[in-house]
Amino acid sequence: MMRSEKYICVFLVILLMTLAAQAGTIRGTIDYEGPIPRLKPIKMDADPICHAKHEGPVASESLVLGEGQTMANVFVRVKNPKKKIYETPNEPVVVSQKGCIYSPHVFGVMVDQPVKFLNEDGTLHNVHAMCKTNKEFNMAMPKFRKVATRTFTEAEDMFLIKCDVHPWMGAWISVMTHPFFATTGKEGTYEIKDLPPGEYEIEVWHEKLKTLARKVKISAEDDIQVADFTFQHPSLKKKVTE
Ligand SMILES: [Cu+2]
Repeated sequence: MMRSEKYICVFLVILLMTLAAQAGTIRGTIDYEGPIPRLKPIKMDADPICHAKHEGPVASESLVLGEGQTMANVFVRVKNPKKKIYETPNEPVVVSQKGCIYSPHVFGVMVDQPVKFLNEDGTLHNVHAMCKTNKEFNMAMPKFRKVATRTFTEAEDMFLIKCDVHPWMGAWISVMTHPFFATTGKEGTYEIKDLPPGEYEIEVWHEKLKTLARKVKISAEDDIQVADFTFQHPSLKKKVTE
């Protein structure tokens, strides 16, 4: 290697280390406050194949709480990242249809990133994407069609994917132009990494309780900011505003 090439290599390494050091992180926990509604279990009797895949009642997906009323299935995103073109990952988001339930139930995908739908049930499903900006599609997945891949070419806020054969099946999807998003599991936590310094608006979305937002500032040098959110039962909100 020539001397000048060595200098260039050293310079690039230092530059990369500097860029990495300036990436901040926003993390937090989402929880729920208020009375927990008694949600009816999902009835799968209409399809004996689905029904047979579960031993007991199948819990509703519309409010899934962990210990301490932490919330699952909350989509967290940065609303105003720096405007630039972010690389689309090649690896697909995998969505399984197993036990006649979509998993994950809520997720984000980047524009043009593949979404791989798996049919693990040995029964007929169809993937009906109720998008508006993207082209709506309705794709049959008979029991022998175990994998089908689709992409979404336009950014689009949350829309529903449903199965017309099994009306209880639903998944929520957001098509993103950047990678700064996450979905909570039952422990209610999220983490969004690699954010350059700046002021960000963090929005959290839940299918029933809608959205909350707040501003978070990332300063330079490995800043870690915590942004927790609490969704309230609508009855509590009324008390506050009255
Ligand atoms: Cu189905």
